[in-house]
Amino acid sequence: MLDNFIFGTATSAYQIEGAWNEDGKCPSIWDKISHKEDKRFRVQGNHTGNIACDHYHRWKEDIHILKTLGVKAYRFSISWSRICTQECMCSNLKGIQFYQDLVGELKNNNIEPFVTLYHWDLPAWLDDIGGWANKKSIDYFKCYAETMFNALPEVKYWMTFNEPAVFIPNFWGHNNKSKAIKNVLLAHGTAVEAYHKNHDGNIGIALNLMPILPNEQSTNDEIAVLNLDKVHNRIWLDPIFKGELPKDINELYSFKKKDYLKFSKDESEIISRKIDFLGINYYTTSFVRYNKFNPPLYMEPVKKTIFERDDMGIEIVPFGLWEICRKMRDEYENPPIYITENGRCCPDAFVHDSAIHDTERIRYIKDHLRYCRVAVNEGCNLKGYFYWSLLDNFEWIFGYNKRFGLVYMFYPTQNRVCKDSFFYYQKIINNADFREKELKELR
Ligand code: PNW
Repeated sequence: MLDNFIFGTATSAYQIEGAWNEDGKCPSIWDKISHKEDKRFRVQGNHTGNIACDHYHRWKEDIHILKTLGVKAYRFSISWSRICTQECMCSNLKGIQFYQDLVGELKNNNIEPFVTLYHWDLPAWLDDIGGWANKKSIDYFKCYAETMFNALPEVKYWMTFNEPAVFIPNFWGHNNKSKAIKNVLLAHGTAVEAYHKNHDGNIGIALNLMPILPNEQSTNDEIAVLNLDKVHNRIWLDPIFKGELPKDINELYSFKKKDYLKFSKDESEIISRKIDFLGINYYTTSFVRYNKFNPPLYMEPVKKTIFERDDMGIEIVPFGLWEICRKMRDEYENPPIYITENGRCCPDAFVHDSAIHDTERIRYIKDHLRYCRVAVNEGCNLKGYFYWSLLDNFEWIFGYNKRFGLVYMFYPTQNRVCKDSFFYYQKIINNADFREKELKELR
């Protein structure tokens, strides 16, 4: 059961590395936000990623932990600011060396690296000239991507972006949103094209897709579903897989005429360069109902009390994982997919025997893996699952207050302590009989 399935775990650069100003690294927007030089967000508790999990210095120990866990793959991201330290300068050798060492050690341990190029930590110099709303970002991204493709030839799985749906609206005011969407899509397609031209391996993108379901089976609620599905999921899926935008997208986003999002024929071709796999970050499912007083989406979210919530308030809906895989099978020609993130935030605490009994996280993993199994059995091209995250880490605006890890971080000493969920996932991965027993029952 799930015998050739890839079990992995995921992290991202800013959330774990620390070493924010070492070896020539330039500041990223998250350095500026956490240092309060950039007021777009406030991080709880004045936490910063200056040290984080100190992974930049402790990466060998962390690979040893991955080895003990038994995962076949590890997803991490590269910090653009370590590589390209100013405009047109993608040549910081010490930064490149760090990732070469990391990849070398993973390969020595038979762990397949899955590498994300951009997980939200934009170099500050690029932000200063408008970030993704500036067309130049496309060429800068291409230059960075090619530098890394050449520097890391052993990497066979690349992702251009992590969750554009999350980072775009956060940074650029409404009238720049359509520009940012277009530039990110073009940057993605340009990198895919460059990779296929000179390299041999797989490249895709990680999207945070969310099944959208009607509160009840009615024609009206179905309108609400279609609208939210367009602005949340199809805004990325349709251009990438079909080279086209969802119908009425400009109206649904309330873009002004002068900011309309549209692609020329050449642009759609670039954006829809064939990807080798799709990464799906699955956390929750959205239920909506029709609301005639709420244009242009005519929708309102419905809170479902039947679902448990995690410590971030996220509704936990395991069957949605299968639902989103089914959507890819039925509406997008069943591309190879990986769940590149799925994880639960729990208020983990040390107890007297210094173990972390995170039974809720264990149940979460089990419930979601069962639906991975359903998806595979029902003919979805689902090839693997990455638990978010390996370590507790810097959870963006929540700082270190939110914990998703299989491994507990005791930050004052940087001690890493495996939680019960770590040993559970280890057993799922390495013991086929146990996996069989745990994951059966559903269809
Ligand atoms: C992910 N939702 O985003 C990010 O990729 C990670 O960096 C982050 O640490 C992790 O979530 C945990 O928060 C999310 O719809 C995107 O519920 C969407 C959702 C949740 C998380």
